[in-house]
Amino acid sequence: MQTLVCAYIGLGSNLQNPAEQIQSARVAIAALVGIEERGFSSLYHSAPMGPQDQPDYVNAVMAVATDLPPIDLLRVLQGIENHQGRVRAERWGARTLDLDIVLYGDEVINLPDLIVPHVGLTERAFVLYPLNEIAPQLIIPNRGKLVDLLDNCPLAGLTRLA
Ligand code: ROI
Repeated sequence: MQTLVCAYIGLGSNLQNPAEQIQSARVAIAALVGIEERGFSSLYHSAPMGPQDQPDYVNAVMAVATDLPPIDLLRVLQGIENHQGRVRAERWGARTLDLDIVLYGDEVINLPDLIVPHVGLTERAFVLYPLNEIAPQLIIPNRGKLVDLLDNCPLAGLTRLA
């Protein structure tokens, strides 16, 4: 690998054994060419944000070092989502696996298919708290210090799984 960027990936699942979906995704991501795992948070249990008529989620955040450009990273992550049975039906509906590029180094990206930092980041306890576990010093482009974002983001029932 040449120039490596540290990226953070949010993982979420609320169907078909969510904890196993997250673990399988971790293994699949770490096995990708051009990606090295650098950290992985605990698994967290969270109530659904959005439509409430769906199961609770398991969430986690993974740190990787990568030489893949952001759009290539997005495509390989979408490949893993599809491989794990992701069906794109209702917006904000239940899913076997959701992989979001939360941060890509300190880059701000505004492409039709990819916005980084992730749009909902500051409201999402299920992203901010796991992120804080593995990267407490982070400063998020256009949003400021992670610690300050946490102060303004209620836990909303988020719990760490044993
Ligand atoms: N809610 C929770 N708790 N966790 C998620 O990962 C998640 N992902 C989503 C929506 C549907 C917005 N709600 C979520 O995409």
